[in-house]
Amino acid sequence: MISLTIPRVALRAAAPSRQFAAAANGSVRGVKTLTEAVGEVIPKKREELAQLKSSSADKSLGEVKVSNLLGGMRGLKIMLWEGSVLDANTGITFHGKTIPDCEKELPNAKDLGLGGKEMLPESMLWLLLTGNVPSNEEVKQLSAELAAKGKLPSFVEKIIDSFPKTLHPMTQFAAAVGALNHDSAFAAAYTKGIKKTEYWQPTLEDSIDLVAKLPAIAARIYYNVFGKGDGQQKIDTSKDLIGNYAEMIGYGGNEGLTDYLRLYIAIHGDHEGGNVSAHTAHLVGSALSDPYLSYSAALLGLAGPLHGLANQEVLGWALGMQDKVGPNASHEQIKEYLWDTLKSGRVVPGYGHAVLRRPDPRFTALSRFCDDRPELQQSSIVQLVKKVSEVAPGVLKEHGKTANPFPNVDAASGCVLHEYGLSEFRYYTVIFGISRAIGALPQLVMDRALGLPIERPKSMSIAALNKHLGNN
Ligand code: FAM
Repeated sequence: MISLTIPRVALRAAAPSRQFAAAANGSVRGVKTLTEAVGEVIPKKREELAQLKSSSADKSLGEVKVSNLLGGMRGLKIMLWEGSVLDANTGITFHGKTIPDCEKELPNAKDLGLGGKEMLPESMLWLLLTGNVPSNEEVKQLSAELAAKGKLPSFVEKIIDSFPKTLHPMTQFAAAVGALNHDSAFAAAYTKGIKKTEYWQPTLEDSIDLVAKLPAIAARIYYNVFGKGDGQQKIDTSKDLIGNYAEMIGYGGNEGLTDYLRLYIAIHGDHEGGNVSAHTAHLVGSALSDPYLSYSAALLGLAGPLHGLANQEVLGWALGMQDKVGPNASHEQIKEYLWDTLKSGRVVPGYGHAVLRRPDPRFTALSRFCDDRPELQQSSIVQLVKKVSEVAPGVLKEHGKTANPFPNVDAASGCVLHEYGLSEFRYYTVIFGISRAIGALPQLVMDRALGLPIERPKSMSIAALNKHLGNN
């Protein structure tokens, strides 16, 4: 029989304290807040973990080979991650739900009468944090809570304003997010000596606050670097997170772009735990750094060209092709351009993946969006994305290096933004950065709720490896 080792007091402590629950803004009578919903699921998660520890702690999850150590830890199962699982062939599922399931089940812009019809990132955040689909009322209330918490302290605005326009927007983003730690509820509670079983509460409070403020930070950066939007924090509590964001960057009247941003931000949120940004948030958070510090570090990882920066790279690459061969590239011309890229020793951006071995379902979702919108069907850049996706897999297979020759999400994401007029591609990864918080922060809350320890894997030198293996 399995014995539960979690003390009762720890299970009880999962219910949010009265003071904390009351802190959730704008709660409507009878409609659950996200904080209450998270408090309800934590006791079960703690029980599941306790059972796993007591029944299976010594079981093996596979062997560690030298190739794993030398190959970026590919394939090693070394991290707990609750929100999503990535299957090499079928792609991402969020608490077991595929992207099409989420498109069907999660409250969307139409359900909330917002204009547009795509799922809301707020709905995805709720699903990732609780494992449950929220009601329309719950999402509406969450949107209002995020709007109420969305304004930046003036010192953060000033920090952003002081950056040179030439500083990459992602560096500005990470710095501004890190600075928000000035007001971290977790850091303050830790200093006062909060109990370990209660860590998750101020972690969640900070996480909701951070998700709420990311659009205003991103909009301020857009204004400062590109002079678009008016730099004002126009946050309306009757709008959703992305409705407010679109308004702040000067695209409030553009329903197509606003709806695209909802879909983009919902589906880029989580891609299990091993990717650089998610893993970084988890690793830094394991030192009990607060959510602002942890997510700031994650953004710096997202800024790398092999990860989040790829969406900016794809657009530059596709526009380069258009410049070279004109707007209506033939399959033959695309093939030639692909080979030129590969022969010059560069990667084809938007193709390949460390885990996926089939086309990325996120690419499929963005392609579906393009097919649904008449204004995108005629776009030469959107048509080019489609044609490249027909030609590139064959070329990459023939090239013979890439384990996955199919498009990933970035193959389409930036080109659609460009078509809608958001053409500053140095900014694109910032939008990805608004999104990734929706996946990385829920796990940080769960890390604290489950009391996971500081991460500390073992490293080895070449000499130590040779000695261990008996090589001379
Ligand atoms: N074009 C050309 N060569 C590629 C390639 C591509 N798109 N994808 C992989 N390769 C090469 C890779 O560079 C490696 O070559 P070397 O042996 O000379 O080092 C070889 O194929 C084997 O790599 P792999 O096992 O297929 O891929 P990895 O797991 O090492 O890397 C990626 C995965 C995503 C970094 C890689 O496919 C890549 O560089 N893709 C282009 C950049 C990109 O689109 N990144 C976005 C990924 C994404 F979904 C995200 O994070 N947003």
